[in-house]
Amino acid sequence: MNAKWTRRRLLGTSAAVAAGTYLLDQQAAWAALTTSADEDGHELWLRYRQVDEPRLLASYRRAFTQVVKAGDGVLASAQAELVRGLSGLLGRSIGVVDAPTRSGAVVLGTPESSPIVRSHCPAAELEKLGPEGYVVRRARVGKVDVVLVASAGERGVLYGAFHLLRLLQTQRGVEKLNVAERPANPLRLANHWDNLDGSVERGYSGTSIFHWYDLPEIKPHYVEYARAMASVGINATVVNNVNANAEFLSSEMIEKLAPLADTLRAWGIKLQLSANFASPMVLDGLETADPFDPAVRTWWRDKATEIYTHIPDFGGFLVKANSEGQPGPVDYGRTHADGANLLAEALEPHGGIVIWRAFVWHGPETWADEAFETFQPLDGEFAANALVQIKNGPIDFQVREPAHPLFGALPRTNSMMELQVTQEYTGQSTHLCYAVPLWKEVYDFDTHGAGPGTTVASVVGGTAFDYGHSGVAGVMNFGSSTNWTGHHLAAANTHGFGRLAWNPQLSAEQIADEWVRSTFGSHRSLVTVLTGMLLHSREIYESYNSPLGAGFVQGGGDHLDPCVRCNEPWHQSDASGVGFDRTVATGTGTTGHYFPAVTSVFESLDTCPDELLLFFHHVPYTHRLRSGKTVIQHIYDSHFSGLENASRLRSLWQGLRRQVDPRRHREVLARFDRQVDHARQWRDTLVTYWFEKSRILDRRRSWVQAQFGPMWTVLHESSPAPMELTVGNATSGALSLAVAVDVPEGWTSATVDVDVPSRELVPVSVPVQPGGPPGYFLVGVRMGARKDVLVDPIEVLTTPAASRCVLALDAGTAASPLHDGYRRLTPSDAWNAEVGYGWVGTAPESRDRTGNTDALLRDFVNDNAASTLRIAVPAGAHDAYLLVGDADVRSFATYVRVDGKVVAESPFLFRNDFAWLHVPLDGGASGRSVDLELSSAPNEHWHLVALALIAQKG
Ligand code: GCV
Repeated sequence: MNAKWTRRRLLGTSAAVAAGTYLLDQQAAWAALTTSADEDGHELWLRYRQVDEPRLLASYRRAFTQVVKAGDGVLASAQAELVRGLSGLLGRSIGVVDAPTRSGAVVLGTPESSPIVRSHCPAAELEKLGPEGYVVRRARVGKVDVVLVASAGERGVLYGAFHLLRLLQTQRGVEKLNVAERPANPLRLANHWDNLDGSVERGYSGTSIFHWYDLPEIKPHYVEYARAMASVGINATVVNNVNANAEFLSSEMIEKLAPLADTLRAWGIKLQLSANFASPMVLDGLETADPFDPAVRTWWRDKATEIYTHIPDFGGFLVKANSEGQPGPVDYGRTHADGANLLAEALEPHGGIVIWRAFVWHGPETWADEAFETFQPLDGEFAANALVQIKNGPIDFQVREPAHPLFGALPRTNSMMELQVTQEYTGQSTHLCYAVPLWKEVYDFDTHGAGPGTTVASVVGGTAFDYGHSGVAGVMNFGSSTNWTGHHLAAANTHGFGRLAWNPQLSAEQIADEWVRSTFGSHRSLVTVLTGMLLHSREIYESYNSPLGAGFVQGGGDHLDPCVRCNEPWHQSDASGVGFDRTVATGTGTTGHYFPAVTSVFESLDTCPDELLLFFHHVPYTHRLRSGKTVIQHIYDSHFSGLENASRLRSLWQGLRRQVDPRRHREVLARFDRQVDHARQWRDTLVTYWFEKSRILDRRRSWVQAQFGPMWTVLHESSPAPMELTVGNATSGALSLAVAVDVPEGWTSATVDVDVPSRELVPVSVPVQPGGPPGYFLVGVRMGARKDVLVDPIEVLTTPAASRCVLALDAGTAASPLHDGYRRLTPSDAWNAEVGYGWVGTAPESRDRTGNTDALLRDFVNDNAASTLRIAVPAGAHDAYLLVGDADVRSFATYVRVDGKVVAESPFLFRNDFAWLHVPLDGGASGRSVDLELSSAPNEHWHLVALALIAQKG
């Protein structure tokens, strides 16, 4: 718990909003000036709006009057940013001069680039701060007072320029300028999990920002990206996914990437690539990728030389090997060190590094141990230009887990930390979950690796051990959305990652305050409220997601929705208790991977922190926490208060409507709406689950509950099946309940009466008849007029009965089974007016995913070239529904065009996920045929699983 942001204080911020609104009424004109213009968020925290406080503005205008020409490359970028930023913040154009002519001139440079820097900044002082460190201070040059932004290196000058601008953005006094900074982490790396097909693994804000197929063309937004990264000190970026496509190392790609590297270089950022370990085989047909094979060694050496010919400052490779199906040295009986050293040897002559990921696992039982047990014995065996990149915790970016035991345990192996900025397990682009407090906990964790005080920050900062390279990587959350991160507030994590990588000593509150002011302005109540919301958001998410370190309760492959039941191996809940015994005494022994002082804390129930209790221990539901509550009572309370607090976040944001521009306010509010709905789903799913397991009544509240079976299912209107559910009674007396499925409009549900004794669960089968338009529906349960019903809902896909369709087609292969009453559509069905449907022009392909037993869903027609399906539409208005998706593989957009216009488009779909596309079609007075052109993005496949044409009523 962040001491400064207690629940009470969060509640208190409601009052601040109210007060702020009142104040604002007094200052209506001022408010109009600052909040009326819609903003799209594209400028992130680099908005540079005019300082709104008149006295401050006047003092800044006196303090900064002109910028002295700095030089080329990174220096030119620094100069341009200062001109842009100062002009915006001061609300007047700032000119560039060859030499200072007025007091308030900003002189920026290195001792080599600027005679003024040379004569006014002692070289030794700058050397001490290193090529990325800087000073910002005043000096007298001849007859004028100047502001110096000076560094031993060009990057330092750029970072100094951003520092100066930050002071103004956050409305700091600049009378006594005396800044001296250097970064704590030498390597501050962005990791993009972007794929060649434009998708982003775990990306929640559109497709990749990198348009691979258009390279070497440089898009304007590449420069904007580089500025944003540089502004928070990022000095290298891996642009492609660690699940690496070998094509990224092809000669064609390397040439195309060179101009991108040039663009990044101007902002002090080195380009790096994720390398597929089997590249020699994939790209050049070698028979092996064995690191000890001479031909393989030659291949990598030649590849490195080729890369450096085009990209002279190439940073190096990032490798995910022998993990989640990726190839690696273990395939040849070699070690991870052997693999890393192969690439390190190739890069070494050019000054490059290889970053080797420690993320290896084979199942929930050993997941927390495998990285440690694989890598710790290899300490000292990695080359001097190799680093091991370790996720912050031993599992996988959960909302709460202990620091990874490898930190401090590799004294002779360069190590760095991997954090996840994209919120894979923390609500993605829907929930507010500000990760800076979480990351700070890890940086501050004392590993005891070199004695007490060996924090993770000191390990990855390179001061604890004699590392040649070290630092921190962040898996990025940028995508093609206009505002880069989908949720406007998710950009706080991007900013926070960089700021903390620069200086892990900064407090979460300082960083949040800085981001809020730069992104939304410095209105007092806005800053107080939004900073508080950010700082509290992780705990709120945790409380309805997975309190007490229970961990990994998300499922479905997309890691957003609760799947506590399918993840039982993770939290090991049973009738007697909950939690994963990872102790040395009775469990898997994970606690023993830490240094003794840490082991003893985690090993004992008396000392293990409550927030990690269930990560390390299996305890009875009645185990008492330090608060005096039992574990089960804490679980109940936490989920209920979590939902309340999510709603409170929403209300707080609502209260900021006069301090935030309408567009961003509206867009963020829509995200909060979804967060609150989803938090309710989390609460209900987890509370009902743990009541079912424990059968212990909540001491504060009571409820009745209903749980559906599988995660999602398909309901065919033609063969309605009863929906199976379990009804539970979490009250102290027996109940008679009238149970019905809470169905969408157009469906019907029977009501089934059931008697449920206190603390019992009873299976119930409720007949349901779907109807209305086909689609995906999250269905719940009603029990008469009761308000205390908690439901673990189910998502169902419906299909219309053939009997109410004018045309119902099951698309796929000629051999696969057919859905009830639907007609078969295969590639060989050419248009036939008598039949009423068929392909015009080139026929597409088809597939049958035999593993999926549902006759309708298992097969489809598809192609990467466009195909045209002609259908006969009878007279009158109709609705065509096209089902797209793939049971086995993810699918990108399928576009439907009519008369050359896109009339429907599917979203990105995970494997075994489907979507019905709706296209209204009018058959006119006497009917007509309509051509539906189906297409996809270049190199991708469109899909058609089924088509239903239904006459509109009336
Ligand atoms: C890039 C988790 C994620 C995967 C990711 C993997 C990794 O398993 O779900 O999407 O793959 O971590 O970090 O390699």
